[in-house]
Formats: sequence, C-alpha cells, structure tokens
Amino acid sequence: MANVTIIGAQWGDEGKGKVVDWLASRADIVVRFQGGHNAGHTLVVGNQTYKLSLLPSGLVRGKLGIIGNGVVIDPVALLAEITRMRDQGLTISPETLRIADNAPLILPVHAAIDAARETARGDRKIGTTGRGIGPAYEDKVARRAIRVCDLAEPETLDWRLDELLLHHNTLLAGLGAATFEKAALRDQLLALAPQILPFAEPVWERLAAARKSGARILFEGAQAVMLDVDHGTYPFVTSSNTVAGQVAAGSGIGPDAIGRVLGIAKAYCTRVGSGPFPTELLDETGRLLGERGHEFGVVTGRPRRCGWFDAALVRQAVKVGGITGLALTKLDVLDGMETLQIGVGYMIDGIEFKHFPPGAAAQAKAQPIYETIEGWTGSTRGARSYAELPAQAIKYVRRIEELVECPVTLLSTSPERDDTILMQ
Ligand code: 2SA
Ligand code: MG
Repeated sequence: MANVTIIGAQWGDEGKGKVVDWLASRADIVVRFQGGHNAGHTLVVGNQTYKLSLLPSGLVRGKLGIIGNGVVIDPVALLAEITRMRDQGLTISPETLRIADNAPLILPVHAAIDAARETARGDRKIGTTGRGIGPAYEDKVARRAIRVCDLAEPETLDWRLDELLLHHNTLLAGLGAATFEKAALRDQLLALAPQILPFAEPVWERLAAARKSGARILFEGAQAVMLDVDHGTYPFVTSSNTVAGQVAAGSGIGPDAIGRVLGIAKAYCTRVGSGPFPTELLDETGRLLGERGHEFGVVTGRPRRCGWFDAALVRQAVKVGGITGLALTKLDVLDGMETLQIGVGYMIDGIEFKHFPPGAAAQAKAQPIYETIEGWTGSTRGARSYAELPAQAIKYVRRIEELVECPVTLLSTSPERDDTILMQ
C-alpha cells in the first residue's frame, strides 16, 4: 500500500476509526495531523471496544503512532488515555508512540474559556465538545501557546505563562469566570513534564526517514470536511483544517506524502452540536436512524442529529477535501426502509443551489432538494462481498457515486473490522 490519508466527508462520526483500523494492518505508521481529544474513534476488535480520542488508532494494531504538530495536546487527557488503553491490554510506550515536540498544549484555562464562551453564547452556542480545542488553536495562531518542548525549559515556561495568563485571565474575568494562578499552572506542567517528554521528538525527522525507507504511512483525520475551519459550516465548525491538505503542515511532511485520500461518509448523515443540517429529519425516521445507528457522541455521549444522505454536501467535501475515493459506512442502518431520499441540492429563497453557500443565514434557510430512491428488503449487515448485497442497495451506492462525482471504493457493513467490502 502507498500512503493513504483518511478524512471525514460529512460532520464527523462517519466511522473513521473502523476504516483506519482496517487500513492500519497494511501500514507501518499511523499519524494524527489535526484536532485533539475532541475526536472519538471507535474500534471494535473481537470482543474488545477501544474508544480513542487523541491516540492514533494504529496503536491498537501495534503500529507506530505519531501525534503531529497540527494536533493540540492536552497532556492530562493524553496520560489518562494512555492509562485507559494500557488497562485494556495495549502496549503504549515511547517506542510505540511519538509526539511532535512543537505541538501546542491544551491547558485547563482553555477548557474553562471554551465553557464560559459557550454559556455566554446562549441559544447561539456552537455545541463544542468543551475540551478547549478552539481556545488552544487561537493561542497557537496568536503566538501565545505553550508547546510540548517548553516543558523541558522551566525558564521558557515562566515567561510564556505570563503572556498567556495576561490574556486569558482578563478574558475570564470579563466572562465572570474564575481566573488561573501562574504558580499552580507552572507546578502542574513541570510535574507532567517527565511523563510527557519521553514521547516527544522532532517527528518530522522520523517521518522523513520513514519515507526514505519506503515505510507506509496512514494519516488519520479527525472531525470532517464540513467542520473544517475554512471550508465547513462556519462558525459551526471545529478550529482546525480537516481537509487532506492539512496533512503536510500538521505533520511536517511534503504534500506529495499525502497519497490517496479516502473520504469516509455514512450512508445517511449525522451531526452533533449546533449548526445547519438541511437534510436533518426531526420525525420518526430520524429517530429510527439514531436508534439503529447507535448515534451518540463518543466523547460527550450527546445524541447525534440524523438525516438523509446529502450528496450535494459530500460532493463539495470531495472537491475541497481532495478526496479520491469514498468509503461508505453503516449501509445496514438503511436495511428494510421502503424508500430513501438523497439530497441533491438546496432551495434558498426560491433559488436553486447545487452547492452549500457560505453565509450563515443562507445556510440556515436552505431547504433540501431530494431525489427519491427505492429501498431494499434484504440485509446488508455483515456482507463481505458485493454479491451478498441486495440489487437495490448496489443501485443506491452507484447513484451516490454519480452524484458525489467520486468512486465508492469501500463499503462497511458493520462495526466489525472484517465486515468490509473493497469495491474495486
Ligand atoms: P470543538 O470541541 O471546538 O471541536 O467543537 C466544534 C464543533 O466541532 C464538532 N466536533 C465533532 N463532531 C463530531 N464528532 C466529534 N467527536 C466526538 C465523537 C464528539 C462527541 O467522535 O463522537 O463525543 O460529542 C467532534 N469533535 C468536534 C462539535 O460538535 C462542534 O460542532
Ligand atoms: Mg467520532
């Protein structure tokens, strides 16, 4: 296998964890290049279920895991996740996990600001995961972040914390929230340092060497194109770039390393948190999709909003995300439904749109234009070959391919790793 990049093609939770796991068996290294512990990647291996947030999924298969500089790292959450995974029997050590020494840290102050801002937003809240992701990325761009390497330099930590707290304590006081003490934060970081630093290194160097030796690298995206800070449904997005192009900047490697880009999409659509969702179903069908698909957030446990597959949206994700092949997951959730709808565009103030325009008001008003397609009576659950699929299910997949202008190269028919069909 050449290098492969995996990204979400909708609003997240498309089943990236399972597909990464499936492909990790053919890779040597798995790299996270954006996001943080807001991600929730579920891997089912035999009778074990692993729920990963920050750790690269390849660790479950004993592959080298790398957390790139594009990720925001909460050191407390990282250590807790390592402990949790060790308790489930995984080996995680500085031999199997490397983290970029130039990655920015998420500090307790970031989660506090995340929460205080969401409260202040009231009805207009974004519905963040509350992990401090947005404030941590803000600090990185504002040149205020504390980075992994700073843990090794107490004197650097000292003046960096001054600068950081000057900004944040003013903000927190303004929001009516508790402020932070520098000494306590400094002590906490210095206490964490010996546990974090053994994992830290210039990962770009290791990646460069890996490329030279012909190692196969899998880049594991988190969240999804419609949550991308530039290309998503702004401002209801996450604070990182989730498109394939981010692989290069977020891991310290050239863009030619990105390889094939596999976009993951559910055979229907879900979203967690606020923001526009034209094909959302607030009726019995929506409830049924949520129930059958077990649609609850991995990190927060929040119920996910459910609706029909939006081909116009996925087509856009294919174009801006650089997706060269689509993996369609959870087809089995649609088993037995009499008719299915596919969103093919939008009506906004009487005007037809083939794409989702960027304005927040326009997005909120968008009414989906549907194409109706007959469902199937047979089961697709657990199918492992094309021949096992009902003819009408194949028709549904083929129609999606046409509409999104991208081949479906992989079909996932259950959370089990082996229930996967390679289409060509
Ligand atoms: P944040 O916390 O600043 O990144 O939130 C901003 C928006 O991004 C959405 N977001 C997600 N959407 C789906 N899945 C995500 N990960 C978890 C999971 C979510 C969970 O895989 O289940 O457990 O709730 C994720 N992470 C961020 C978020 O909902 C906001 O809309
Ligand atoms: Mg998820």
